[in-house]
Amino acid sequence: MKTRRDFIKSIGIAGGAVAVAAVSRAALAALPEPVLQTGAETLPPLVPNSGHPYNPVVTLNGWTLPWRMNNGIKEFHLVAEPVVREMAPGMKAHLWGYNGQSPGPTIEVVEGDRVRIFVSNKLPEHTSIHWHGQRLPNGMDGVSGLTQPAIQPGKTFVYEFVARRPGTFMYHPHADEMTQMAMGMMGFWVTHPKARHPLIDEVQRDFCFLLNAYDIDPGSYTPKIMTMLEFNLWSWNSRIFPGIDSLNVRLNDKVRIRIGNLTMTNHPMHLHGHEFTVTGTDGGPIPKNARWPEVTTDIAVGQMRQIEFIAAEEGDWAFHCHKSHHTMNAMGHNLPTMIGVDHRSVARKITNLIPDYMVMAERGMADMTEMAMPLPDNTIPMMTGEGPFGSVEMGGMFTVVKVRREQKAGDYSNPGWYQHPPGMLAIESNGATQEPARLQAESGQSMPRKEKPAPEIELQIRKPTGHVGH
Ligand SMILES: [Cu+2]
Repeated sequence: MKTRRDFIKSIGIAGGAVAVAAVSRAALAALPEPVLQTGAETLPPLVPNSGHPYNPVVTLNGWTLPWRMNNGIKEFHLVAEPVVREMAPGMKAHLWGYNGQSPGPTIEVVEGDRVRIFVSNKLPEHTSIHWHGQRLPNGMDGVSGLTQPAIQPGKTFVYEFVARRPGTFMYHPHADEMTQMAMGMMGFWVTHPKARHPLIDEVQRDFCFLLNAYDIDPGSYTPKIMTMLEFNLWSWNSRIFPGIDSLNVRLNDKVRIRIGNLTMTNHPMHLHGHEFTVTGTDGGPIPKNARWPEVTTDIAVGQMRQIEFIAAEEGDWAFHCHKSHHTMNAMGHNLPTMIGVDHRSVARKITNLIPDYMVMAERGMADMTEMAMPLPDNTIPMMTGEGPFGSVEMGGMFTVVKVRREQKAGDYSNPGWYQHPPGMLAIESNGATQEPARLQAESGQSMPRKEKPAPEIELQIRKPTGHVGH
């Protein structure tokens, strides 16, 4: 297996004497050796050593695919294959992806680049790749059956086009999509502008990731591909909190985060402590007079958004999907809410019969973070993540943006937990508390009742079993 470092060394010497104008048999004969990456760590950016300089992106828990130049054409080689993805420490999934990982590596080019991508199929069924959002010849669009025959197992297809417009794109199969996207086949694509662009600001940090979701039963390894709604693992780049790396930036850096949604529902992405602007979509940069400040932006299915902000506030800032069920990890779904029910003696009896029996806590769900509860193999707790003050009680689509004065330019390493200045931290109050005065009147209503108010009624609400949706 060739490492990325080996490949980078070979860039420049691997280029060929093969003269090609369009896709040809000669091009196929000169297939670049595929580069593989099997770890789930965030690799440092791939700084270009030729051509127009740009500030490269960092793929969260991912990497950028090296290329080779061949007579002025950037050549990439993607290999579609089964992979093992560590979704978080303690949990592995058997997915499909590209070049050793799901998602596949990020492809990063410059506006105007002529790009040739070899796609080899090592899956047990046919596939194709669609280059989502790109301007390209129709025959390069990768819709199997419509614009090309499917790539059969063992075969390699070659796609070639000019990256005509700068922006944020992705790639994914357009063949048996339901299976192949449910199994994790997808990747990011970034095209940098070839010169200063009036609508694309220069930034110091440029991160990207895809939103994806899986339905993997606790204790098993392979996603259930028929699932349309009841996903139980909500991930970024096929990682779930606490397996998602933090986004580490320097105080006052301009930060861009590019996000694409390949799940089957929308995700309101929320950043703490800062306002951001949505500066672009998969359709391109947004005109400046059409932008407005946000702290949450919804990303619909199949959409991409790029957000930008000045990291002006030091600290460890939560960054997550605002759907609370998407910041949880795998759990059975048909569970009633048990708050207020004392089921300790029952639970003890059942645990004797079924060792993996889980009890929903009667005080709320926070007890679910305690590791004492027995879990099936290859399952991590529903809500977890140790922070400096205890459990973060999160899972799924959650991470932290770490803003630090001392972070060096271009340094993406984790600076550890934020050290709060004295007096700048919420603490327990020791003063005597007063009973709050409770309002008796019904003033403030536009139509107050004339008769005496009815006695207050308390409702016990519990979710019905077998509910659909989140
Ligand atoms: Cu979400």
